[in-house]
Amino acid sequence: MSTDPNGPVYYEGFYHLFYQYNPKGATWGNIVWGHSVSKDLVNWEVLEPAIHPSKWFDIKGTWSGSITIVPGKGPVILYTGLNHNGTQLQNYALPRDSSDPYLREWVKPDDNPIVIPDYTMNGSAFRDPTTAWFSKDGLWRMIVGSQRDDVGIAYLYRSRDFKKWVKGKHPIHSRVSTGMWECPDLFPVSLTQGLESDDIGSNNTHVLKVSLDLKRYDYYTLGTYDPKKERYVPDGQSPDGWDGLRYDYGNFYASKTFFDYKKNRRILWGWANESDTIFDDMLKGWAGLQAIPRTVLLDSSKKQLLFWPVEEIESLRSDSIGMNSLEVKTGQRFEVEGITPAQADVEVTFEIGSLEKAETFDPSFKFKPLELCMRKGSNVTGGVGPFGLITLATPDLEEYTPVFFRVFKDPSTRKPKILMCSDARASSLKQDEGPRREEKMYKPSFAGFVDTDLHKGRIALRSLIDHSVVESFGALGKTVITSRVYPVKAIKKNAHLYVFNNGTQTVTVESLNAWSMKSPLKMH
Ligand code: DQQ
Repeated sequence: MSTDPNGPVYYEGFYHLFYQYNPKGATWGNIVWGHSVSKDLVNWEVLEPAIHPSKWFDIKGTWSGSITIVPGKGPVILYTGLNHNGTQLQNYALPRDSSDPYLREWVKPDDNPIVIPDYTMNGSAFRDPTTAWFSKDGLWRMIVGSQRDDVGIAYLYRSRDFKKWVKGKHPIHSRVSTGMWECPDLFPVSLTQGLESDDIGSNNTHVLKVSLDLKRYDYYTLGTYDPKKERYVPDGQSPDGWDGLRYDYGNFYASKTFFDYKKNRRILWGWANESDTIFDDMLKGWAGLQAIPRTVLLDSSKKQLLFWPVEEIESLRSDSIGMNSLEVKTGQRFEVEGITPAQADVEVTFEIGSLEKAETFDPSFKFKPLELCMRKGSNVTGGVGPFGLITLATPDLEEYTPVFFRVFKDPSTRKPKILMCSDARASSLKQDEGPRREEKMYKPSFAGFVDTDLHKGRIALRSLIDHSVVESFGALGKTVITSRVYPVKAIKKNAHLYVFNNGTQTVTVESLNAWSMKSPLKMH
């Protein structure tokens, strides 16, 4: 099994991705740092694990962490080690030979650990160090996720030599009622390009992301970082807590970004867990995948981020088809033919016309997109929408995973309120309803609102479909939803792809482009 992405970095011509990995099976346990390298983020070569439990300071686990390129030292891994009684310690590891672009071998110096929890802290909830950043005052800083009672905490540490680390006077940020903050990530963003971690503390907007353990989703705020006070302050435009903005409103957790020096962009990696039974995971022999890497920019509204699959993924596009100006009336469904629907990239732009028929938005659903999607599924007729794509479907819709929009009129703002859903409830006919939770397949509906004013009455949707995973990007990356699905009939050549509209208002497919996607090369 592989889970959290760890230490992504671009170094000497290679992208490196490490990940929490169990070499012994398809369940969580025996965690080492798996290691893969790539020149193009598409074709990957699997190397030997980089680190595994071996010393007193990590004998019970080599958990998540990051890489920082430190002048004079090269790439340095910061990771969480668990000692014999499970106390979480922060350690470092160095490449044995930093001139080897593969960074195959790593050593853990004997002066580890570099940070231990003090008596005020919870030593069993203290983990996942970030990439460190270098500030004008000549100090390195990093943050580590934690929890005290129900307060989620990001502790700040600083160091002059990258060895001796001192805790800041107060956490960089904390928040009641959020529980453990796993895998924190702090970085600056701009409208046009990625920014380096060493720009933390500049006048740019900053992002603080935390992975909330209780519900297992990644949420973020935009804000400022004051380098003198060593504090991150959210800008208050979105909730700082459970109702906050999410990187992805579906199955996507423990994510991490890095700055790509090759193309001056910030790239996001995240883990999409399996949703079928542990028994099936063991049968297929693997579990957990890394979602397609996504670039991260600040949205022009400056109220949220914008995510898009890295351009390199387009190198897998092969046969394609295109359609223009196709009217889709109430209850109509059109098949997208001529490509391989089980492994495809689809981009579609809908023109929705007037909002006259749009349903009125009930404000009690303001923070409840999921409840709304569950009630108003793809078959519940609306005014404007539901319309969108039906992925991984059988022609009779015995199995199908629809990804769609429903447009409401919001009486309080007089603007459209757009709901996006990716609904796995009818994705599989597999009978697996055993008495225990792990014997049941998880077939959730996922949902998020899309904050757009429907520029010129249009809204775009892109879905990357790859057998058991559908990653969908609404309104050019404002809202993203990843679903894991396990059809038994709508597979390989028997999978179909459709465009549909179940709203009373006709919508027009202004353009649709779809591609069969090749498989990347497997290199071992
Ligand atoms: N997974 C790691 C932890 C991290 C959690 C352990 C998040 O370091 O907090 O495998 O999925």
